[in-house]
Amino acid sequence: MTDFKTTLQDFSTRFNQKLPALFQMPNGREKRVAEAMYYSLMNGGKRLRPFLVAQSAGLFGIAEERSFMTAAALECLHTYSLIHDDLPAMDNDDLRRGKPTCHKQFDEATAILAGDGLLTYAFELVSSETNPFPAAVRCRLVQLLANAAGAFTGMVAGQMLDLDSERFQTPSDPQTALKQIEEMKTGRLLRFACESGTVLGQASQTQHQALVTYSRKIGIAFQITDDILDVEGDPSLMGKTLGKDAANGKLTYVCAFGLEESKKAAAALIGEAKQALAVFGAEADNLRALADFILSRRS
Ligand code: GRG
Repeated sequence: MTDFKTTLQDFSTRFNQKLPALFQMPNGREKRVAEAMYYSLMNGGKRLRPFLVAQSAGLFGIAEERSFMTAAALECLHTYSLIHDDLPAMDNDDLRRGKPTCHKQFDEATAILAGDGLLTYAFELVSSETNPFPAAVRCRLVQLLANAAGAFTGMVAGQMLDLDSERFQTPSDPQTALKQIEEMKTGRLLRFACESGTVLGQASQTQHQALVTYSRKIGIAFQITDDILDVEGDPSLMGKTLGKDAANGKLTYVCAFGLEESKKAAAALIGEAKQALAVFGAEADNLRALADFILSRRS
């Protein structure tokens, strides 16, 4: 295992050990939805977003335990988006992270509720008094998270454009349309991960801007590599059905520009993301390594 993979794996082990304490299961029959939430949350994600929160906050001396609630909130919200994305009305997937998707393991109505439950729980966690920051900081996090996830310039807006691209004809300027989809659908949560670190750590304007630029670049690169993996990834490593983008006529970077151009574009973005971190020293090395990992990832 490369050093970075070990670092990420170690982080994810620590993170996963802390999650069960956040789930006090009800005793009644309503517990089915909490079980579905927990099933999807504990279902083997890479924990890239929580790692980004911890690393960004860590740049400003915030210990991992102190950024945990923010990181957990973001992972809950991310998991909601995956559950809803897998539903028959959206991407209609049977497998996620190599295991049955939430609606396959439970049922469609329970999966919709599990997504709703994780989305709302994210805001409970981030605003909770057990999140060890002043109320004004927690309030700012709530606002940023809602904006990143939302329907105006956030993830929901990006998902709308993505669905739209499947249903309607290719736009006249696919590059601009794609950038907009990628920045919103995938990029906004990654941006929140980094920006929340600057809020927790009271970063300067320059440091904040550097991390925003970094997160925007890796966000687009992350989506492009996801599109590349949809074409040439290994289904057993990816743990989901591949080749669906082309089959569904989805607008992706690979469909519009081909594999080689897509790889070049992703590599250029990762170079720019690392350049943006020039204001930081060795303390940002894990963020630099994460950027490289996005290019080389196989799952
Ligand atoms: C349903 C509102 C709503 C939004 C869905 C996240 C999303 C928007 C769609 C998922 C489609 C997709 C595969 C996008 C590519 C980028 C992405 C979010 C990949 C999954 O993230 P990883 O690889 O997942 O970090 P793990 O499983 O490691 O957590």
